[in-house]
Amino acid sequence: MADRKNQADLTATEKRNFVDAVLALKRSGRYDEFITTHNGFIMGDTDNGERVGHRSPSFLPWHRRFILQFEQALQTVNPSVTLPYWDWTADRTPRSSLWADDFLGGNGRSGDGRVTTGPFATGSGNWTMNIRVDGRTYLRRALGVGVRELPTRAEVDAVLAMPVYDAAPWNSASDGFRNNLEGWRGANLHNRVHVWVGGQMTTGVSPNDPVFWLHHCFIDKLWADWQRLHPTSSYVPTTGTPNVVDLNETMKPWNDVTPADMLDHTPHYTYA
Ligand code: CU1
Ligand code: CU1
Repeated sequence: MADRKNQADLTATEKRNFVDAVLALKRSGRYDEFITTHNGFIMGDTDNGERVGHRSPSFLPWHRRFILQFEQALQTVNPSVTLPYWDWTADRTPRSSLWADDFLGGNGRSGDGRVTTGPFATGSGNWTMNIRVDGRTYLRRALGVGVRELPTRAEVDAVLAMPVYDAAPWNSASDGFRNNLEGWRGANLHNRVHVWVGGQMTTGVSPNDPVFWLHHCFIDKLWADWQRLHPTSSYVPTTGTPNVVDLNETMKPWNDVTPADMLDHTPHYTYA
């Protein structure tokens, strides 16, 4: 059973194994395929008006499937690797070990935001932006610039206490757990972290920054925590909702998995 750990608890060897597996997927081209998939599902999400990956109830099951497939790809390189999660309520400054040279590398430099340290710096020669939204081919960050503060534990706990998963109109105006966690409403949790990191993380090609996976792993953990706190609540809507993925409808681009299929993560991994 794969155990997903807090990144702050990883050993030096675990960090190296994770980074090496990410770099191997980049070399093979598989990493960029994940970026393409995410970018295709960032806004309206599909050609027929259905919202799948974001601004909709399926935000959580879509990303649970998406990052699970990435974890499985990492494991084809090294079976011991699991996705770490970044608890940004605890590791909330650019001085966190998350941003050290032996893991994700540091902040972008002033001026152009280019990341110049760590394994994903342009100078490493291993990390070129092939799937991009502008001409810049280097990883960029501006930690704490777009927004000064990461969400707090108190803000997270207030959202975890919400008993209803989601509500009509099932979009970025909805009340409920999903939309407050996604960040279109309330304290702004998930979206704010993308903005705090800056650079590619604020765009549809956000998986260009490997911190994307650690951020979404924590979002996934918070969903699992919410599920445990509210055992009688579950995914809604269940049926008959236009332009929204109901409980037993399949999600694009896979078309072989429903939100119902993703509710129980424990066959795939656990959280330490
Ligand atoms: Cu996303
Ligand atoms: Cu995200």
